Parts: sequence; structure tokens; C-alpha cells
Amino acid sequence: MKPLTKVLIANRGEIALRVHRACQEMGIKTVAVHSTADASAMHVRLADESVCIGPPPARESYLNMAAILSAAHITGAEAIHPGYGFLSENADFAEMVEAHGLAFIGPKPEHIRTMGDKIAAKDTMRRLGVPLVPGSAGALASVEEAFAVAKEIGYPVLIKAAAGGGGRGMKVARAEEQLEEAYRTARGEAKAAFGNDEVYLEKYLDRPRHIEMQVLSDAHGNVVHFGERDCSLQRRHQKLVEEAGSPALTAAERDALGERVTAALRGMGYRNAGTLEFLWQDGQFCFIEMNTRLQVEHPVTEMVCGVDLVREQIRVAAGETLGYDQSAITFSGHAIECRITAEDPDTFAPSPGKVTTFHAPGGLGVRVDSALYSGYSVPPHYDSLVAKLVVHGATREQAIARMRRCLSEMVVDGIKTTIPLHQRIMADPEFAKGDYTIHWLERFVAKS
Ligand code: MV4
Repeated sequence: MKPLTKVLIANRGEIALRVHRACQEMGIKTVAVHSTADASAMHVRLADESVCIGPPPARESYLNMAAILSAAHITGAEAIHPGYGFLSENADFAEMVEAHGLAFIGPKPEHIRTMGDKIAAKDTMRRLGVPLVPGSAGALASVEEAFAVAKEIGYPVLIKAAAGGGGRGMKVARAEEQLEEAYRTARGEAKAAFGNDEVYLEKYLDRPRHIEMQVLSDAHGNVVHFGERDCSLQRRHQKLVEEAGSPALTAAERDALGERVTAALRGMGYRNAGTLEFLWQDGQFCFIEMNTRLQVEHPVTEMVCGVDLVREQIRVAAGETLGYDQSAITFSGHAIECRITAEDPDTFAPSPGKVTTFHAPGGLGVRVDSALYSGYSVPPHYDSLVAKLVVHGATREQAIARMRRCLSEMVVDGIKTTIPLHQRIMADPEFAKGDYTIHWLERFVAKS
């Protein structure tokens, strides 16, 4: 086992900075890659070296596997961290990285591939004793099978695409007379969107929370969890606010779910960081999908656990053992993240352009992950996330108060951002009660 000395970061924006910071603290040199649109981006400025990998469209730069592998070779990087999005859940890329003798700072390619197929992911978790949403045993072979399964579990039901995920390719059937059309449209859309028309059926849960569990494994069979995040506050499958822990869960419920999840990952021989997504309704957890990457919202977990998840990812990718067990992981206080995007806070229309003034809030229990600086131009080619404002407090109430204070202190002039929307959410008495489902934010946005 050799410690890493140079890592290539195959991403941009705040997550490229996040990975760079962990590397720098570990004494590891960094290589940034960038498109021509990002030549003066913060992730390029801070890295030890940088390589331009193509023109602005992501397909020709941040998704260009050959260019990224060449950049790793030219600079002598020993490992690649993919961040989130882009190539982070591309099993072929992970395989190519390893075939070139480099370490992929993420899961094994086979596990990325399995979890990318939502049917295979559910089969795996079923086998390993993780609770699932009731539904078809694997892919539906025919519309007749859909009718039979739906009759058995009861309506409403949901048809989902095996290659979907993140909300793409889902159709609800509220009663028997809607099922045939849901089945046919779901298959047609799945074929068009993913080139794979395999679909499966689940009982539709009408008012769940979205709760996910953070896990980490080394290459020696040690697996731990870092508790849950509540990601119910989303609009059109874009998360806006995340919390750790979930306002709906007791410590005993967290421990129980954590034990089942870590046992399952031990059974799989999983490696590196991962997140299991559950729908939670009426006190029941139902597994829906697994994400085989570091997630945008990982900082809320870091705040309550006092752990650097990227450092841990790098250590286990280099072959180190975790060096601690579950009993070493403790949960303290409450953390909230607001995702601040360059969008109109009322219409959500993208608002790229020049940031004339950027001022980040600070103080006790405050973390701002952002690649912004005064004078920076937010390019129109990529994701609109410009800052993650993360706060920690001894209690949820104190975290909310701190977030309100930070939102009023933060300045992003020159472009529109969702800061005013976050201010309205943090001032809302219903949000303060913590009693929300995945549908709460859509209604809040519609009425405000
Ligand atoms: C569901 C569901 C209700 N019942 N599955 C959407 C994204 C994808 N990850 C799974 N999704 C859902 N699956 C059953 N059986 C409702 C959703 C859903 C959702 C889930 C998590 C967060 C936000 C959501 C918004 C709309 C629908």
C-alpha cells in the first residue's frame, strides 16, 4: 500500500474545490481539469497544476474520458476523484481508470453498474435483507403481469424505468383503468430516454419523506454508516434544503437502519462512499435506489459527525483501513444545508452572468462551499449551483436561527439567486415544525 502523492480532480465548481482542500490537507498534490469556459475558475487557480480538456459543452470536456485520462498521464496523477455528476457514476469510466493503472476514488465498477440498474439494485438489497417498497419481483414481462401485481398490492401504483432514477421515467396509475396507459407510456419514454424499455412496478407512496443513509467501506471489509440526511425539500427532483439528522427520526431508528445497511454493504463487498435512498412513510423505511458517489449534501453529515468524508474516501482508495468502528461515530447537534443556485427565486429561470460582489457569511458553526469570487462570471453551460451554505447548531431550532442570520449576511450581487426563497423557507412556521414530506416544497413555492 502506497500513499497517494497526486490526484486528478475530474470536476469543476465547489466540489472540485472541496476535493482539492482535502488533498491539500493530506499533503497530496492536485491536478485540475477544465473547459475553455472555466480557464479562470477558482478550482483551476487553487490546484497545483491544471490541464485544459476541451470546449465549454460538458460532453466535450468534463465528460471526455480520453482527454481526462490523457491529462492524468501527462501530469503523473495516481488517482482520479470524480466528484458528483459528470463521470462519477459511469462504470465504464471507473473501469478505464483502473485499466490505466490509476486508482478510482469511488466504488468498484461492478457496483456502480449494478446500482445504475434500478431493478438490479433492488434485487441486491432484497437479497441482503434491506426493506423495499412492495412491488414486482424484477422487470415486468407484460402488461398482464403489471395488472396481476397491482391487483395484489393495491392501487395506486408506480411504473418506473430500470435505467431511470432521480425521478426520470415514472408514471402513476391511481386505479386499474390507468395502468395500461402508464405501462405503455413508461416503456416508450424509457426506450426513448435510455435505450432500455425495462420497467418495474411499485406501490405508490403518497406522502413519504426522502431519507438517505451515508455509508463508507474500506477494501478490507470494514463498513460504517454516518447516519441519515433528510432530503425531502425538493422541487422537480432538485433538492433545495437538506438536514442531518432527519426531524422525523429517533436515534434508535437511525441505529436500527444503520445496522441493516452496513450489514448489506458488508455482504456485497462494497468499497468507498455510498448513499442508500429510502422513502419513509408511517414509520417504515423502503429502499428505492443507491447512489455510488459522494453527494452534494455530504457536508451536513460532516457537520454532525465531525468527519471529513473526502479524506476518508481518499484514504480507503489508497488501501488504508478505516481504523475505527461504528462506536467511534457519534452524532452531535443538527446541520442544515441551503443550496444556493444562480436562478430566479420565483420562476427558477437560470441567471448566469457576472458576480459583481460576493461576500460569504461566517462565524461559529458556519461553512460555505462555493467557487464564487467577486468578478467571477457564472457560465451558462453547467449546473446552476453556486454555493452551499451549511450551518451547525446544538439543536434544530438553533441551526435554523443560524441559517437565517447567515442568509441575511450573504451577498451575491450581479446575478439572481435563490437566497430570497431560502429566507422564506427558513422563516416558515411549518418548516420550523419539521413536519414535511417530499410534496411540501412544491406547494410552498406555488402559494408564495
Ligand atoms: C417513489 C415515490 C412514491 N412511491 N416510489 C422520485 C425520484 C426517484 N429517486 C424515486 N422517486 C419517487 N419514488 C414510490 N414507490 C415518489 C418519488 C418521488 C420523490 C422521491 C424522493 C424525493 C422527491 C420525490 C419527488 C417526487 C416523487
